[in-house]
Amino acid sequence: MRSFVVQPEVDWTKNLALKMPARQSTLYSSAVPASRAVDGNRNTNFHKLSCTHTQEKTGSWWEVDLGAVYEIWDVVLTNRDEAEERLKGFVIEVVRGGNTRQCASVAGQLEKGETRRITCTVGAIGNIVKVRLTGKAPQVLTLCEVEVFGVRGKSNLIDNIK
Ligand SMILES: [Ca+2]
Repeated sequence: MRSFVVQPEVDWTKNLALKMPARQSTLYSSAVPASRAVDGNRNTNFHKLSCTHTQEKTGSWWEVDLGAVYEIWDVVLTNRDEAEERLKGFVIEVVRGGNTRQCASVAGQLEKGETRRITCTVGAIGNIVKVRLTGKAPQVLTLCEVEVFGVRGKSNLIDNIK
């Protein structure tokens, strides 16, 4: 149940992450920037230059700064069509000023080339949306696209968050 006094209108056509500044835990190559996951292209073929790729490290992560604080409602992830098992066991976190809230936790993996809409728990409020692998083994994080939907900080809920 959401505790808004007035149900806010989420603009489901506005991807808040599109073309916003992105970064990730490690760079596989300077030719493979984190911005590939916010280029507006869900193409799942790594060789089409629209998917990210970290080095193979434990706790690999990727994040985008939305430029303003939002309550995040949905995050839509698109997985690669090869090595798809890499996007397995992860959390989506929403960060504001060092305060991290969990949007969702996914234990399993996304399928080959899958685009999945993941709904956040209530109160996932912040300007940074982060995808972080939680497995203990070193792993590459690859994301072909990350789309973020939510509502700007106008609701009573957001105003009242300490
Ligand atoms: Ca992309």
